[in-house]
Amino acid sequence: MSTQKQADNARSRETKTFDVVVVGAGFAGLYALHRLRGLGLSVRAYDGADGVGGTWWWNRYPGARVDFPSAPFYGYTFSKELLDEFDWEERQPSQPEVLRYLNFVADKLDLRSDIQLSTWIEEAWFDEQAERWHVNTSTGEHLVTPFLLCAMGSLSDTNKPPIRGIDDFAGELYHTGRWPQEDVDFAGKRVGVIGTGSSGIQSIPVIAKQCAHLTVFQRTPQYSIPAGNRPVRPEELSDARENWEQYKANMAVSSLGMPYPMSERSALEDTPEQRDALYERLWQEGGLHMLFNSYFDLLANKEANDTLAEFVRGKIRHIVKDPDTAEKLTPTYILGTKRQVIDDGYFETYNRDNVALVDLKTDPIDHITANSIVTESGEHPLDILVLATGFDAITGTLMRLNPRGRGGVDLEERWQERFNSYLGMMIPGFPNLFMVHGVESPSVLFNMPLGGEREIDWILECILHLRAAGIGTIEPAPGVDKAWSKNVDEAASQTLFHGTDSWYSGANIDGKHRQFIVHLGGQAYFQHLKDIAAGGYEGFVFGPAASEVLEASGG
Ligand code: NA7
Repeated sequence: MSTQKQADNARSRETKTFDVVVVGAGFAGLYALHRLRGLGLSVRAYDGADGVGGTWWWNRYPGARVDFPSAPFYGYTFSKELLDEFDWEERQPSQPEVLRYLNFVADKLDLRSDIQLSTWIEEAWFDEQAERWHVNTSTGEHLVTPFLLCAMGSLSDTNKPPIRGIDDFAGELYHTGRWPQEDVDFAGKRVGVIGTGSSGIQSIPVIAKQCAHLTVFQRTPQYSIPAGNRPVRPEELSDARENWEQYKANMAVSSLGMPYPMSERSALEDTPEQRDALYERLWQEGGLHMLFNSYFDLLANKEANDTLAEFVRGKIRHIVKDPDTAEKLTPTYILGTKRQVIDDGYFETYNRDNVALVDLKTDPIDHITANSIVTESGEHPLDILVLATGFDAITGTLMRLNPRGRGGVDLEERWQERFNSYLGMMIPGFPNLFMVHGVESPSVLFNMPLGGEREIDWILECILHLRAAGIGTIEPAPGVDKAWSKNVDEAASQTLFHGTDSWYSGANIDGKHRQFIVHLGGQAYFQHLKDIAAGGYEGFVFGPAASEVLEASGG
């Protein structure tokens, strides 16, 4: 819709004005709301879901759990009270547990009165003269605000694969990222799951135990590691509470925002026997320590990486009894360069009589009918089809909103050639629009609740700075986005991530730019953010306050 049409549409709506509009009521949105209110700003958060929780509201598929980090460190760090008053139950908290935590936070901080649920942001455009964002909601409101804070999550825009006939499927069709609120009854059903990323691998063992027959359609096998999930021990919680300052200090220096010191040892410094002994211990213990805390160079040095990759391949061959199935499940890409997955009995599931694996690399899907998936080798009858096919990650949600910035240019046009940002926080031509976990920020490769807090702290400081200095707008200066993308590329090129097709590089979505969109700088990134603010926001341009603009133009 053009900016003019949007403005006409807005006139027929009830208008509300705020100092800041927050989009999203997940981890980041709740924190932003809390902090902004604390500064005395008028603010309202909007979310399309019927409850708070964001990603954790939608991703309620069977087996959904936190992968990284383990409880109680997957949570807010800004409030000791929140840590003290919430008793995490499981080491890798389940989706219901995380949702319970976020509801506890919303109540504890009394946030609900400023959150509007079941409300989608449908349009957003920037009025250059008034220096205001205009926002139309699905509930018929028209919001006007100088600052738009987009906290919509990195993994929200679901990927429905463009498979011929998918809309003809007449059975039950679910996407893991939009799982229904009510329980899905798998009993006695023939179920198909497409996708073996984190969502597929978490849900497959649970579904297999409930259904009559499960067929897994796998495009890329994964190096999944046991989650080692178990109840959180009371002494672990009390240790975290008593030594909270130390854990926070650890998080402040860890490149991934983790509460534990990272290993400083190279995998190549140890003998094969020493390595295998360490890997075996960590495999038994479970969790992502195996990749992130064993040796420092697993994601930087292929030879080091091969040692762990071969160890995991050996485990798969050992666990899966049928050699042909084991072979199909054995990955060959560079371990860790797709999102690392942890599981609860994933490979063991293929030893069940009611589970079959279809390797789409050798037996691709031809089309989907009303009651089956037809691959090259034959037909697989299904009552339920689960799409565990991931997301248009990181860029998809904002792109779907497609805001219009300066000159009426929309985001689709702005990002026609590549996804560009400055610091992963702002987009050229989109003044006063801030992203949390945005494109070219560390987002999914850093402790996300912690990274969100840090980014929001930066945004708040920036807004306060603008208000104190009587500045109307802030936006990236011409050209800084290119230098920033170079910086993102350079950080990635020091790792092994570049060699693999993944959603970090847009490879999972047909037609998406092939560009590495996650900043791998970790702590250095957050230090850089701080330095930019301390140095007077180098790389940004400021615009005068709207009143001055209007005076100068005789308005
Ligand atoms: P992912 O990690 O993107 O996994 C999606 C899976 O679906 C993956 O195995 C894909 O294969 C597969 N896929 C995607 N499109 C197709 C088509 N067209 N045909 C067959 N298979 C397909 O998403 P998840 O939801 O599992 O995980 C996302 C994050 O959410 C995760 O990291 C957690 O942090 C939570 P591919 O590997 O692309 O060959």
